[in-house]
Amino acid sequence: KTKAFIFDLDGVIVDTAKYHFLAWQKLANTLGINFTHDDNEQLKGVSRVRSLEIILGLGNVEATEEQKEEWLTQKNEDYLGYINTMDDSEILPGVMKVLNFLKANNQPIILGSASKNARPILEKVNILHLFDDIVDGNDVSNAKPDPEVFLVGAKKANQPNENSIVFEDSVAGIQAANNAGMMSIGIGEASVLHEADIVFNDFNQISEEFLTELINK
Ligand code: G16
Ligand code: MG
Repeated sequence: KTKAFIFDLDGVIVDTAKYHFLAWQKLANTLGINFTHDDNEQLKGVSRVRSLEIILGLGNVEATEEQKEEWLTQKNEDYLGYINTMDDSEILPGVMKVLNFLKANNQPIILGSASKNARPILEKVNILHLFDDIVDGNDVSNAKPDPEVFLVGAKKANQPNENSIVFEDSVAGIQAANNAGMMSIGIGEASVLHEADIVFNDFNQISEEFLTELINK
């Protein structure tokens, strides 16, 4: 049988959250805003524009649209500087095993990410070729928890939503998968991702038997 397997990028395939954090923190510093690791949690799965609004909100900073554009460009340039240093050693534990198993079983593998930098990141870590389709921040206008990114992904795989399985590390992403009527698999802490259908600490916890069951369901 065939299902659609849809993967989030940041926090699921690679840990780019640490680079987003460094780049946002640099911007926050120049604006005199205190921005901590805890604050960064709120930005996971959230669009770039919305992330800036959250940070400005933390410091009660108001700015013109023009000024915001400038800050967004600056942040992204700094972020790309970090991305440029990435290689396949940054792929998260167990990811390759799962991707290769799904490929060997002829299952569609789709990326469903809020990031506009998804393609260059997949290229840097050498796995762009494993994806049948990419749906990213350049393709959709509604941010997670809106289901748009995953709905487009399932359509690209020619699979109905109920035959689609989403791997997500963020609360907003799990909600997006649930809103799409798809199976949601949380990667991370069960206490945080309690809205997911099932949660694993990482991909090493996902067995081939489990994946086979999903394929044949
Ligand atoms: C990711 C991150 C977010 C980031 C967003 C946009 O989403 O989790 O923190 O703000 O992409 O990224 P960019 O600035 O590269 O367009 P996901 O959906 O891959 O987890
Ligand atoms: Mg994510």
